[in-house]
Parts: sequence; structure tokens; C-alpha cells
Amino acid sequence: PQTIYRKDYTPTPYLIKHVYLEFLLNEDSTHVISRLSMLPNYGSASAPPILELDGRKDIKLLTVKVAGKELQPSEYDLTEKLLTLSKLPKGEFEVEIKENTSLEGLYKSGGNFCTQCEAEGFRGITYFLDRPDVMAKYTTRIEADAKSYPVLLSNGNLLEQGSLEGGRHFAVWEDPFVKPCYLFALVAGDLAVREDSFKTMSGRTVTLRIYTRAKDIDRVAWAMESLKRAMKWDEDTFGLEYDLDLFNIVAVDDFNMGAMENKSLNIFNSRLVIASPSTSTDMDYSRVEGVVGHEYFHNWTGNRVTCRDWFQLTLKEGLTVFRDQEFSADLNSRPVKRIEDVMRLRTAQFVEDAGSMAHPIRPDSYIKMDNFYTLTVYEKGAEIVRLYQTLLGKDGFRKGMDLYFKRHDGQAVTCDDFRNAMADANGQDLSAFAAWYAQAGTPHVKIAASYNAANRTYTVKASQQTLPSPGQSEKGPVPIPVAVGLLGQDGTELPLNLKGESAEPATTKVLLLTEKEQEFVFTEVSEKPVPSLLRDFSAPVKLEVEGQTEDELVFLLAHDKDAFCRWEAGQRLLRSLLTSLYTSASASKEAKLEDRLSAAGAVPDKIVAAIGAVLSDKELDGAFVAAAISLPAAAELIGSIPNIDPVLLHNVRQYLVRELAARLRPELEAAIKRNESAAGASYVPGDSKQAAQRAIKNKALSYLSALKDPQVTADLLQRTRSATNMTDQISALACLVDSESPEREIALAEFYEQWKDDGLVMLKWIALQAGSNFEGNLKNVEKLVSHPAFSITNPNACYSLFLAFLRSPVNFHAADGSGYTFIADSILKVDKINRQVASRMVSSSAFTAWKDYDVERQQMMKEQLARINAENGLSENVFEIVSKSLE
Ligand code: B3K
Ligand code: ZN
Repeated sequence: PQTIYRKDYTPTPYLIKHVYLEFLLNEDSTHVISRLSMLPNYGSASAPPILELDGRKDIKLLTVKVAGKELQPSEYDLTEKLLTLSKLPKGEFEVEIKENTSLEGLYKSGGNFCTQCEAEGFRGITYFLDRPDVMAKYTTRIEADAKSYPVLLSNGNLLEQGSLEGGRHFAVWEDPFVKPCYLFALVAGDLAVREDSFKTMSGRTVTLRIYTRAKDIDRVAWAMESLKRAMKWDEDTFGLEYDLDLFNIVAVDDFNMGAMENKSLNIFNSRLVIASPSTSTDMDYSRVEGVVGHEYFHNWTGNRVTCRDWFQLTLKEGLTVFRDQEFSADLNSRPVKRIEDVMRLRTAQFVEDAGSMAHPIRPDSYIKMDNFYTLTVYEKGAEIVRLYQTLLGKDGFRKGMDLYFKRHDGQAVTCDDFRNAMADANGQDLSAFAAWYAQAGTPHVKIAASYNAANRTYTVKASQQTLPSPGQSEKGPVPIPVAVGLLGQDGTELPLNLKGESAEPATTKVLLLTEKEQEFVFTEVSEKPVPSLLRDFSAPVKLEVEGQTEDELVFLLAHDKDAFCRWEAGQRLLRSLLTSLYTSASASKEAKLEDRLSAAGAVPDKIVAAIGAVLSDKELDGAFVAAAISLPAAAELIGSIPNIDPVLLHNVRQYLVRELAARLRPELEAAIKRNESAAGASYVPGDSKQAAQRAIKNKALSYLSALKDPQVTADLLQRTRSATNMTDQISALACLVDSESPEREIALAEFYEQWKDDGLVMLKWIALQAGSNFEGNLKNVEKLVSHPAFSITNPNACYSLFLAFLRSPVNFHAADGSGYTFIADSILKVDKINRQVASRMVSSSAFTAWKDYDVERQQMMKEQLARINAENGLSENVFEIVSKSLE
């Protein structure tokens, strides 16, 4: 396989002014005619260079014409991946290609034709300059059988449609905006539609349409509502208006990713469009809102201004994730949204950034671009965009965005262009931020602070270090804004004066750490404060606070005004508690875990009381409380404890859950009672208050379920039956599936009977069982693979089953290696069907971070990696990740 390097970028010798495409869709083959108006881009002096059009072996070329003249096969060069034309005319000319295409790029889902071109799928449809810096206008004519494919869609405006002989019909679409080919889309099928409209800030009316299969069409109201809110939000927040008179969303069941932002024709994974209270959880609702927003926001950040090359992917993805995060924060609880985003970053992106696939948000090389649609490019990329806003303020950030669009509308640009727009609009030098784009790994920040009562000064010493990652042994400092507050003994915020700074006192100050080590001094500090550090998670770093005591953390958990830091204080308490429990548990593996831990009086009253106080605080947002009483994920500890035994860690974690549940039982029961009313009220989509009530109630239930009290178990079974919405129903079921009991079997069977005809709900049923943590569940998971509710050709089903299994420490990491073998077998099987799904299975697995585990498991994981690597006909996608993990 060939590695592509960022440093090798060269401008394209030709551009394309206009693309005319004609699709003749048939059941067994699709005939494509493509007419390209070529523009020279090589400078007038030289002779026309060769033109290399990207393609794929499954396209069958019929004829090529250059400037109206058909070429003989001897006059062009055709390989598996390229069609090369030479002896081309000077100036502009037309290339016409006729071919038959296979189902790559253009494929069928549920009987309908659809496309997925990003990153490099367009070359599977026709020979083309398949690179994002070639931006053209497109006209597309589609012809198909009228009965099987009544709906024919492409980008832009409908120009013409009509019927043809033989029961066929056609439609012609024209997109007036230039775009790269990865934003091309076509849909042909039998689809139901729901229509609405949006009036833009300049008074234009935009028609909005959502297409699904007929059976799903009455469940798209929330997606439509989310779309309208997103359109309004982008106008209000960034002054960005939609630019066409039509916006389409099409839902399909077979889709590798969440959704795709094709110009005016978004294609979505159906699980991110279809929602109803009885079939979707609060989490599903907020995902639909977030992703509908995300794809819509791409219209400006991605489509109007796109990426020069794929290494710049974070230019559009990091920025658009940041935009969808802000959108959701504005519409719901901002603090809770921030906490959720940080959790995801820490539990998944930090792991990726420390593993064998670690890469900068702007990677230096790749084998398959599809492998780089990562948490790093997306979520860490969003954090880097957020740094600008933290530093420049919302107004400064907006100025930067305005300048970015003013300079680059209609262009394909780089991450440097974005940073320069931010810098120039604010008259600031942001060149040091380039390091964030170049360096992989999560920086570790250490802070030591001291109070000088005589001088009334508070000195903050900060240092930073980033560990080496593959291909990057030496790393320098990156600019890190650390937002700081200081709390007085009564919990109020002290006014902050920073030495050497003329700004007004404030209760939060941002310290910009640019060196390896730096010192900041606060003056006129009236008393010894408790510091509140990295407020709102002001940078994607790991923070260590020297000398921070349990008492300080308990104090912050009770008093900090910054919701993130308040939550974080609790997480720090629990993280260090889990670490010390784990350490004592691993010291003597023979005795019974429970006895050893409880004999040591292991869970301090102080911590139980602090958690109990949050739980009982009626003033707090229930979603915040639910997050604050949740234990840190195992993923947050793996990597910080060398050679970890993940099963022991799981057992220690479960011990702590039981301990908290037993000692806080009255508080938990009271919280359930207080919030039970949400179950009675009828479900209102997007009502955060209701959702918060469900969140705290269901969190409390999950604590109680750990007690294995027969009464609780009976109550949970009852709840799976009487729930009036999916959030409550699936939460109760989740509480039952982690251990073997008759109630578990009854609840699963009843749930199946109730929902077996709903594919999306069945995905949840599969995931719950596949992720179950009782010993020996692998045999059930193997049965699930041949269950009629599962289909290995459906990407969602694979994610529900295999990715959920990867998250079961007990079974995936089973000491006999059976979980590793099962996953390796499954990866090889899926790779033959869908290489993108297979590579997601590898990259989501602990295989890429085997060095973090105990030596026995390291050995077994390496064996499986080697076995996958040796497979004949392994895809380049899987090869790239497996081979990097073996290095
Ligand atoms: N841009 C698409 C991702 C395409 C994935 C290609 N393998 C979804 C998104 O980020 O909006
Ligand atoms: Zn995106």
C-alpha cells in the first residue's frame, strides 16, 4: 500500500469549470456519461501537461473523447486507478467519458440508489480529478424506471423533469455553486417525503424536505424542527444565511458514518433522522439535533469554503463540530453539554492520542484517508477552534469568522488560512498555535500554587510536557490557555488582579501558558484561596495540581461557580479513590476482592457525603447531578496505571458502585421519587427539564440495581413494562442485563416481542446484550451474530454488536483470550464485506493500545494483530491500523 504525504502537495495542472453528468440507472448496471469543461492551470508558457483522472478498477470505460474527437485505446493510458490523457490541446477543452459503473461511490440501500463520495468515492462513479481543490459547477441528469424510482434527486435546483418511453422518467438538477466532487450526491428511490419551509433573514423562503422510507415518515418531526433551529441559529450567531431555495435530507439504513453534508442534499444514517418518544432516547434526540445541525453548518464551513487537500480535514470538521457544540449548548444546558463533550474527549480521544494511531489534528501522512475521520481530527480539532474563542472572546471569534468567509468564499484552503483570518481580524499573532496542528499527544500540565500572606500574592507555577508519539519523539510547548478562578474560604469568588496586566479585575482570568515553564502572580489576594483551574475545560490537556487535597476537592464540588470545575472536582476525588482501590486490590490477588476492600474501610465517609450532598441538592440541574455522581470511565484510568488488568479494574469499579449505592440508598430512593413525575408527563422532545429528571432518576436506579436486591430487580422488570418512553424503558432494561437472572431473560424476551419489527430499536437490544458484563456472555454474543435481528452487511448492526462487545471489559478482555479471538475473527469477516466498518472495529478496540495492559493480555492482543495482518487480501484500511499497532 502507498503512503500519501502532506508535504507532497502540488497544485492541480487542470481545473474543471463545469461538469455535466448523466446517469442511466438500471438494475444490473449504471451507465454514466460525463462531460468535463477543462481549464488549464499550468501557466501559459509551457506545453499542456498530461491529465491524470482518478478512477477505480470497477469502472468499465466505454469511450473517451477529447475536444469532440474519440480516442483509440492506444491514445490513452488506462490502469486500475488512473486514466491518463496526453497530447492535449492548449487552452480550454472538453473531455467526454462514457462508462459503466459498479456499486462503489454509487450504491444501493434498501432498494434505493444513493451515493457517498467523501473522501474519495467519486472516482468510483466516474474518472475525475478527485481532489477537493478542484471546484466546479455541476449539472446532473438522472434517468430511471419511474415505478421503482419515483424520486430522483441531486444537488442544487430542479431544472427539468418528465417521463420517457418504457415506463422511465428523468430529472435534471443544476447546482449554481462551485463545489468539490466529494459533495456530489444522487438519490433515486421510492421514498416518502415531509415538507416544511424556513424564511431566511433576508426574507427568502427555503423549502425543506426530509425523505425516508414510507414506514418512517411520521417520525421526522424532530429532525425537521432541529433543521429549522439550526438555520436560525447560524443566522443569529454568525450571520450565515442558507444560499439555495431547497434543502433536502434523505435517510438511509445502510450508511458507514452518521451523515454526509452533500450540497443541498444531505444523506443521513436513518438512526440520526428518525425519532419518536417510544422508540428513541433523550440521547438519541440530542444526537439528531446535533448532527442535523452539524451537517447544515457544513454548508458554510466545508462547502462554501472547503479544504485544499484531505490533510486539512480538521479545517472543516473541527470547526463544524465546534459550531454544533455551541448550537447544542445554546439550545440546552450549556454546562451539561460541555461536560458531556469533555467526557467523550477524555474517554476516547485521549486514548487515541496516546495509542498507536496517534496523529496531529492535521496528519502528515495516510494510507487510507477514510481512517483519519477520527476523534482527533473532529473532537480535538473542535477544542483547538475553541481555544481561539477562549482567547479572543466571542466577538473576536466572530470577527475572525467574518474575515475567513470574506477572504475565502468559493475557495479550497488550509488550516493556516483559518488561523490567519482569526489573527488578522483581531490584530494578534497566533503563529504559535501552529504547534497544535503539528503535534500529536495530549499535553500534561502541572500546576503548583502558593499563597504569600505577607505580600497578599498568589503565585501559580505552571509547566507543560507532551509525551512522544509514533514518529514524533521530541515535542515543544504549545500555547495553553488556563482559565483560573480563586475561591475564598466562604466559597465566593475573589476579584483577580494579574501582575503586569492592566485589565480590570475579574473573577475568571485566562493565563496563557506558552513556555515549558511559566509563573503568574495574582496580587491583592486577601486570603488563602482555593484555586479553580482549567475552568470550562479551557484547553484539551491533562491537568495535575500539586498538593491538591481531598478537602479542597470536596470544597470545590460543593462551591465552585464553574460547573465544569465543580463536576471535575468530584471526578478527581473518584479517580484517585478508584486508583487507590485498584492498587490495593492488585496487591493480593488471592483473597476475595470484596472482603479485602471493605476490610480496609476503603471508601471514606467524606467522599460518600460529598456525593450524597450533590445528589440531594434540589437546586442543581438533574443532568448535571447525573454526570456528577457518575464514576469516571475505566478508559480514563487505563494508561495512567501501567500494565492494567482491565477485569480487575472493572470489579473494583463495581465494588465502588455497590458501596455508594448501599450507603446512599435513602438519598437515591428520594431522588427517584422526586423525579418520577417526568415519567407521567407526556414526553416533550427537546424539553431539557424533563430529560434532566429522567437522567437523574435513571442514574439513581442504575446505582440501586448494583445491590442485586430482589425487590429492586422486580421493580426494574416492572419498569421495562410500564415505561411510557424509550429513555425509561431502555434504562431499566440496561440495569437488568449486566447479570444473569430470570428477570433479565424475561425482560429481554418481552422487549424483543414488543420491538422486533423496528430495526432501530433492535440495534439497542443487540448493543445491550453484546456489552453485558457477566462472565461467559461471549456464548450469547456468538448466538446474536446469527440472530435474525442482526445483519452483518448493515453497518449500524455491526457497530451495535461488535463495538458494544469491545466495551465489555469482562468479556472482551477475558483472561483466556476468547474475546480477542472472537473480535479478530469478526474483523476478518467484516473486512470482506465493508472495509470501513472493519477498520472502525480495529481502531475502536484496545488492540491499538495493547501496551497499556498486563503482559499476558499484551501478548494475546499482539497475536491477534499479527493474525489479522497475515490475512490474504486484507483491505488497505485495516492494514494501515493493524500494521501501525504492530510497530
Ligand atoms: N463529512 C462526513 C464524513 C464523511 C466520511 C467519509 N469516510 C460527515 C461529517 O463529518 O459531517
Ligand atoms: Zn462534519
